[in-house]
Amino acid sequence: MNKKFLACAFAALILGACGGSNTDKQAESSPDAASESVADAVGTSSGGSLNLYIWSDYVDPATVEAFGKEHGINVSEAFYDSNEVLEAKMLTGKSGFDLVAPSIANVGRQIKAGAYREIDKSQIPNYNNIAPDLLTLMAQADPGNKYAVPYFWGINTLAINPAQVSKALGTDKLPENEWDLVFNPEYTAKLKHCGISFFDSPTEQFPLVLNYMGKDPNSSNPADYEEAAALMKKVRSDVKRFSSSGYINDMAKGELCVAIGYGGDLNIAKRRAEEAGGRVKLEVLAPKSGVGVWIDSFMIPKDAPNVANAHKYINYTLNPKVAAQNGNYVTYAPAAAAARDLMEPKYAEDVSIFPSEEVKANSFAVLPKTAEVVKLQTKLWQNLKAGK
Ligand code: N2P
Repeated sequence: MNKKFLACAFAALILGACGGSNTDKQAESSPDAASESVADAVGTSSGGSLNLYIWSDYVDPATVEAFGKEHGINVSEAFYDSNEVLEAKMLTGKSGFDLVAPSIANVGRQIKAGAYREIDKSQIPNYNNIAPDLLTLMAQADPGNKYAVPYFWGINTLAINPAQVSKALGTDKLPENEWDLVFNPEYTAKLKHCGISFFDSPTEQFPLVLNYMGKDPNSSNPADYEEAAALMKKVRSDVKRFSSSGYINDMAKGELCVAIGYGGDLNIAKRRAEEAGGRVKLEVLAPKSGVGVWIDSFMIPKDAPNVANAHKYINYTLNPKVAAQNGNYVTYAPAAAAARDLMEPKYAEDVSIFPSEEVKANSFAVLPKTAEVVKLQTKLWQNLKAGK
């Protein structure tokens, strides 16, 4: 893995740096894609079943239903909310699943362990709709783009309940660096009464802390992780919960006032609060001091029972119209480049879904870690949660 190249390619995706963005190229790669109808992309009915194992809140139920109906395929879904949980299952094997979606930080390790089968691109006519930058990036974790097909990319950030936060802080003014809200004891001591939530995932949480400390968010120096854990230890007793999905409903119900989470999930919390009548109002922040960026890809487990249907599903979700509809629901940036223009403008222009230049400038990719770092992170994380 060439880390420097990967970091640069990520910059190209999120910054338009390292030789410019590929926006024009993307549009050229599928000029008619945006006007193609959903039915065109679906093909004929085929039957059988498909066992999806996917992140919670990561697909519009209408997408799954329409796919199942149009293909006559019986789709079952199971959910995970962290890369750690998915990786444990994939490395054990015999999961019975046909399709999963790990993040770029985990893809390479799982391919090397022999957990997946190669993708047959000839069964995915919509493959050409994928933003070329994403494929370039993924090739660093998956040489030749053989196993992983990008689905969405997004950010790790934080959301607040502004009314509760200003009451707890005694001012409407947020700290200049909004990450102080969750990592600086001066703030956490005040906010603990209305509820702070951290990721329940060392993979996602450590890079945020390292970046906050001014260190390399993808450091391979064990001492940096010890320091990051020490920083979190100082605020540990102010943290109400560790969660990688439960914060959605807790935020929407007003039971948490600050949550670190996946950007789309935080937007879903905001929408749920609005749908519940608007008593709770939430704001998803995209701190200028930086956010974590990832790409998730569809992958087919080695022993998947329904390989052809897995390819059909991947193809279906890469239709720009389907991707846009799905993107509106999950509030992440679709891998199908043309989908952004088809999304509802309020989402297509939302900086927590498509970060602004200012935010991108200090943001970083959540990259693969060495086995040594993964082991250390896990140990430090367990101790932190246990209050040790
Ligand atoms: C959806 C979380 C998906 C993004 N709940 C994590 N990479």
